[in-house]
Amino acid sequence: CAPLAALPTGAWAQQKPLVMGFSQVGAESEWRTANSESIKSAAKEAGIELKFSDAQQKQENQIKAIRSFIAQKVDVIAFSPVVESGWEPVLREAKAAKIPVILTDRAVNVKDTSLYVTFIGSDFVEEGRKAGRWLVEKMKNEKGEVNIVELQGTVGSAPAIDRKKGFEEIIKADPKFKIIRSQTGDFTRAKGKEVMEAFLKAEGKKINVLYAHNDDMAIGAIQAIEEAGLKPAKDITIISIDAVKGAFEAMIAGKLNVSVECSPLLGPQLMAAAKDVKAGKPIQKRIVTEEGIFPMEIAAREFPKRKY
Ligand code: GZL
Repeated sequence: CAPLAALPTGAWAQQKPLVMGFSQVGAESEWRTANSESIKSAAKEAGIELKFSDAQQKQENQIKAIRSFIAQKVDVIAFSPVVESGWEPVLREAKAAKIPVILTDRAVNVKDTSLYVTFIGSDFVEEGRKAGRWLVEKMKNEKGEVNIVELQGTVGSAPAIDRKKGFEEIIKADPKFKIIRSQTGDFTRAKGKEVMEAFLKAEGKKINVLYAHNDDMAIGAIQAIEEAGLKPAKDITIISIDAVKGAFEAMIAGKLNVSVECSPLLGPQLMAAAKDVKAGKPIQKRIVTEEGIFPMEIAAREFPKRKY
């Protein structure tokens, strides 16, 4: 074996940087842009070599990216699954290749939870409950029916499924709350506007409330509401989720009533988890991000403090 003097020691023998393959959902919303920024800057900060791929909201692109990371023998794979189902085959391939997988932002629906090491992200059901509780409180003196239209997120995605579930769990306590229309706007402004235009054409002034699963769809819907000659946040109460900059701007302009926070700033937690996994340290199966709720009344005061 080599003489002791030849063995790598001291600062010059740098650890080979950890290599992470990350498959991102896409670039569909302000939230997603902030999330990608957080991941890229946290990787740089952590000295982790990041191979980043944008799936343009298509599951087949994420599966392709994960297969490519396996072929490149990365140290760890992380991704935000665009939808909950259909992941077992590729996750089994990662497991067979002995590459740990970390879920961020959205969860997967798998029987064998050993297929991923940990899931770092928000509790979307609780976000839906927060939206429901805010509406129940706001409408507590309302005697008549409260007709709600709902812009759902991407069909089959964890946030869309769970935000609907949490909201309905709360409003079902009072029969005055009725969801009269519910359709996906795929988390984008453009689709949110298009679907809200259809809701307004079908239901018009019967609509009392819009519940949007993210701020981007709410902002698109606000444009449709104004083009229909109605006042957003006054003629139609608007509740949304994410609390991105655009939501604060809409609340300050008096066009959005409330936004439930869903933090995209998952990068630092992800990089710390990746390092722990590689070091063989024990790690929690579920890491939940703490979040608040921002009604328009406090938006101007809170806006300067916002980090995304
Ligand atoms: C939530 C995230 C959702 C955001 C949307 O964690 O997956 O996807 O709420 C984004 O803005 O498109």
